[in-house]
Amino acid sequence: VKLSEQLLQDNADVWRTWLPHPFTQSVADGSLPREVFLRWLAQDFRFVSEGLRFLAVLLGKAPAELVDPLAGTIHAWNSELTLFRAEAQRAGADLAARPLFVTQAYADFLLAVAHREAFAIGWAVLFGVERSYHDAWRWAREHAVSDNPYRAWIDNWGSDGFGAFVEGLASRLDALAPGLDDATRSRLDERFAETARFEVHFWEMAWRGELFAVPK
Ligand code: MP5
Repeated sequence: VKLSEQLLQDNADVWRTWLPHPFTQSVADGSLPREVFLRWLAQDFRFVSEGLRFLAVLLGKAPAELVDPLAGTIHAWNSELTLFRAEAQRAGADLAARPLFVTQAYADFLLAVAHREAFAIGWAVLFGVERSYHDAWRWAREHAVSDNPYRAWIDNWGSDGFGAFVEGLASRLDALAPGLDDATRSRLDERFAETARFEVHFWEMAWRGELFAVPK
């Protein structure tokens, strides 16, 4: 079994908890409350902005053949921020909103992985981040009502083009697999599983808001 497929199999139970999530379901049927959409927009803007630092650290550690795909990914994430800014202006979202706990934790997790782990582990986490979002938004695409108000977002991550990009990440991960020693492989499995769990937490936070607040 290819490494990318093994990771998905090992985490299938986590995937099932958010595929679909109430967030994605209400994106698809158009019933997403405005307040929830605005929260997601601001938090995901933050996630992608901070994610650029994760990619930049990975780029510094990348084997020669992965410099070009990583530079392309940095460009794509940076361009995506333009989409967030345009939508925020239209919808009146505050992109300077403070990161909620999960957003902060997820962004810090990515940076820690990039700095502290072997390159292949960072690449596996990148695959997990992108594959999760593709699966979530592709579900929305497959179930979307016509005239869906979130079409631009559904197409951004749910399109076949994005799917091909994610497949590219998977095949490059599979090419790195034979070079991994047992200890690195087991760290990789752990970090990938954490990524899958962060995705659940991110959807929950987007849907419900801050998951814990200190009682006044
Ligand atoms: C992505 C994202 C995909 N935007 N947000 C979360 C919580 N997970 C994954 O990353 P990108 O940079 O938008 O392709």
